[in-house]
Amino acid sequence: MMTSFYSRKDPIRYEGPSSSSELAYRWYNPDQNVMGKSMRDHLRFAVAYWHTLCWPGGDPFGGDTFQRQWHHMADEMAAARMKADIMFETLVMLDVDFFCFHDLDIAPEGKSLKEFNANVTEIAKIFEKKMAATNKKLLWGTANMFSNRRFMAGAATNPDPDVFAYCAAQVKHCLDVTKDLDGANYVMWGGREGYETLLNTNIGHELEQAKRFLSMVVEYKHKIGFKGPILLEPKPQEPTKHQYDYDVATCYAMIASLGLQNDVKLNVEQNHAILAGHTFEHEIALASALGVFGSIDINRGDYQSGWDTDQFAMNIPEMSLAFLEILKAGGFTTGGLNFDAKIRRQSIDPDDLLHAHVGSIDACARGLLIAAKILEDGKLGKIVDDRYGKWNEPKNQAMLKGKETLDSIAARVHAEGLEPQPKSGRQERLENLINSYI
Ligand code: XUL
Ligand code: CO
Repeated sequence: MMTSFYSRKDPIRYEGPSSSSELAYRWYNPDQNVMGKSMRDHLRFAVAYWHTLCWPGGDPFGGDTFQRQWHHMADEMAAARMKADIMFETLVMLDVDFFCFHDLDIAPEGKSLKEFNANVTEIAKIFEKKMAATNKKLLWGTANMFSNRRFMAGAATNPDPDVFAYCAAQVKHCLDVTKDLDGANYVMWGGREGYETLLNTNIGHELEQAKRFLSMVVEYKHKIGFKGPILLEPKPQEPTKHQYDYDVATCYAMIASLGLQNDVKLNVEQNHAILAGHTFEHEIALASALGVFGSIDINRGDYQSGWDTDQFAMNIPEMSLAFLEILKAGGFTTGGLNFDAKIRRQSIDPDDLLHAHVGSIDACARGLLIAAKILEDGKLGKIVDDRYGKWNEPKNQAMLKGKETLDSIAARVHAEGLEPQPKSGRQERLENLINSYI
């Protein structure tokens, strides 16, 4: 394994909370057992190709601050091979098992879709060898159908059926490659699946296109025997003014309308939840309650800016509440924690990438440990169970299970002279309880 990009040669290891090293795990101890599972298996971290290797540090007012060598090479395939080397160096350095990519992250577009497909395949072959040599895995692949100007009016929801057809061809190839690499999931984030102005938009038509596209992806997944779920990634806006995959509830409506709950799950992202006006834990809990919790894009939004700032998640109390919902959801099966996060544009040193990942990995580990403590202690769970306890009584189960009707219940209410007795929701006591674990 070539090691050249970062200043250190040795992989970062667990050294415990008292370590004096800046690049050591203090809390993420991969082999430590937490509620019957190793931390490594709980967390299933993935490095994101796009933010880690493709983003040059630009913002709307200025360009490349990072000056990475591969952004300035004339031979685009040589640059792609260099990025592949550095991705695997990064995974080994961080002791992270998974990575995620868009087709366009890993290989240049070339002059035609045919050339693009061939470039993607060529880099995927390199991945295959590197994955075998380093024991690294693909958490998910996805197609970038938002950067090229052909997608400016939408990908599968474009008014032009030629774009819809082009997207079908692009996803087919990306799904083939993801399957060849044994990807655990396939993601669809609809960056351009929305509209800028209703004045030129037929929402009903575009939703029909989106549904047909999703159905075809699921049909094709079965045809080639791709085992993992298709994951939709909710986001309310940015880049489009309004996106059809707005939040968990909106995505679920589309999935359920097609009856695809077994094949399509959700990739919930912290920053997208914030943009939708929800908390991260709300989106996880709702996805779980609806049976479509799949995976997480772990990052942090900015509570003031209203942009998808994709910062590395570092806030331990917030993380604890998110992990509480992840653990209550039963944890990950095919999913994991993809760092859909980028270092700030002034963090120009290669090692800044290591510090960002290490800090966020440790924050996740602490969130997991705190959430496990909350669950194992059982106090919070008992309070919630008690709150719903009366539903266990036979007469109340009968109402829930469809054995009563509106008029039969009304008759009982009048016969018993029923008068509900309000009880405290105890919010502040519960907040104090949570703080006692942090
Ligand atoms: C954009 C975003 C994407 C998806 C993959 O906000 O989150 O990077 O995760 O397309
Ligand atoms: Co994302």
